Amino acid sequence: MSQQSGAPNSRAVGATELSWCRAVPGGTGITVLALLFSKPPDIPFLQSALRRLQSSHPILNSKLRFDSSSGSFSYVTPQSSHLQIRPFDPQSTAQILQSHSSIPPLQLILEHELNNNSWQNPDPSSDADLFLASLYALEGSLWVLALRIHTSVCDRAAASALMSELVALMEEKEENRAESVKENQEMEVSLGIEDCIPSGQGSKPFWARGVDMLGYSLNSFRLANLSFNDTASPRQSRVVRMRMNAEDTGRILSRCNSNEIKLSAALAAAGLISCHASKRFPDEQWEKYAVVTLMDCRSALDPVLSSKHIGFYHSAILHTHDIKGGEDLWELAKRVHSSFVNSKNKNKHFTDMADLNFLMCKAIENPGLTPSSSLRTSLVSVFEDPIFDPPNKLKEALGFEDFIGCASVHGVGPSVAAFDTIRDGELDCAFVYPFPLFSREQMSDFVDGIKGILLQGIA
Ligand SMILES: *[C@@H]1O[C@H](CO)[C@@H](O)[C@H](O)[C@H]1NC(C)=O
Ligand SMILES: *[C@@H]1O[C@H](CO)[C@@H](O)[C@H](O)[C@H]1NC(C)=O
Ligand SMILES: CC(=O)N[C@H]1CO[C@H](CO)[C@@H](O)[C@@H]1O
Repeated sequence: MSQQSGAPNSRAVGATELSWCRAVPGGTGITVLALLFSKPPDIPFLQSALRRLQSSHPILNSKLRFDSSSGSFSYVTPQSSHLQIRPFDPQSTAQILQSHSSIPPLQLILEHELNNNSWQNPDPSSDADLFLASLYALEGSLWVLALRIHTSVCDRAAASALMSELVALMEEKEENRAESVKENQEMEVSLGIEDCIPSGQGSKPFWARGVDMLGYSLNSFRLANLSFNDTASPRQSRVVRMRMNAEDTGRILSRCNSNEIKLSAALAAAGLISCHASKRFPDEQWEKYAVVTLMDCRSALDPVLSSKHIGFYHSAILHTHDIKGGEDLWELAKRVHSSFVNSKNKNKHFTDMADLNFLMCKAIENPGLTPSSSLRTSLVSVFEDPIFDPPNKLKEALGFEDFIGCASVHGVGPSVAAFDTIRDGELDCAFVYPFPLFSREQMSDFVDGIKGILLQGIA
């Protein structure tokens, strides 16, 4: 693609990106990174750091263009970044939050941002920014920097890479280092995931496609779910945070190792057990639940992309499990792990990508295809591998206290999505769920259940 100087580049969105462009207006796929500071942040510095990140990752500097005649979307990428951090003073923050609840401020801001949907009504007359930044001043000398990004350009791996680069820039400034941090750079907006599937791995015989589609869509009527609280009211995303100390986390990880499974399988298994138990059946009762495991495909693509390459390069594998109650955590986790691995060995993350995108869009167009029009497609979604956050060296110097990263799910999606990180050896997991389809009390109980089951599993 030749480029005239100064003229923005553009490319049409790929198929997976398009399904996110369709999902985001309904409320699924708003990625938020929220950082808590206890010292006043240097706004001009942060703003130039964010602009620098946009320059080194042009997809984050892109705008989303909607063509209403064809219903298509494209990324239009200007040459330079004009990102502005929007500041909120303590009065306006207090007005926004209007909450005297026991929820910590970082989490309240995170929830507020997950529910501010700038992409709700795609507007053909103006291109939409895909990366927004706000700084909220709170009572009691606290500040929250919130980065809000359209998920089609930033999956979880990308959000984590972005976070590390921002922290590296803050460290560089703090240490007054002359040489600059080597950022991972993309020269231009790269291709969507479909265009990077190694040849031969994405094809699927026509008949198999039909059979699998039928399987997926019939299944979704039979799938059990966490009992709904309110199916009628408009939805938003809310978060329950689960944290575990380093000792317990270490024991869980070593049990995962000795069982040759990943943490994601243990989390999903604990979710299945906790959900089934929440129904309090008098006797054994079989129920079929769906789990979605999201895998980062970067290392399997052609060309291979670095784990820090910004964009959306995850694929989903949907698997179902029959639960009757009384399952052993590790036995179930092994079942969950092996059904995921079997699908992965059959390349289902590539062959079924189009089918799952298609079904997601079908559900968005016809919510009635899902139980009580809930738009739930699985009980729980997990990421194959957790994120390992680097140690935070900026607490003393910058008052950088804490952060949470996750994405909204109140449009089409799972009943609960787990965003897990291991930070200083401690498991820190944000569970995002649609409210009031599920109430906060219900979800806190459900997550307490998950934690209890994991702790029992290492007792
Ligand atoms: C939501 O975000 C937009 C920017 O996209 C901002 O203009 C608006 O003030 C925000 N709304 C609230 C209620 O924070
Ligand atoms: C919905 O949630 C509220 C608050 O937890 C609870 O009082 C109420 O009983 C729930 N309703 C249903 C139908 O589950
Ligand atoms: C298949 C199934 O069990 N669906 C249930 C999901 O939850 C709603 C409300 O709790 C039930 O009405 C559905 O039957």
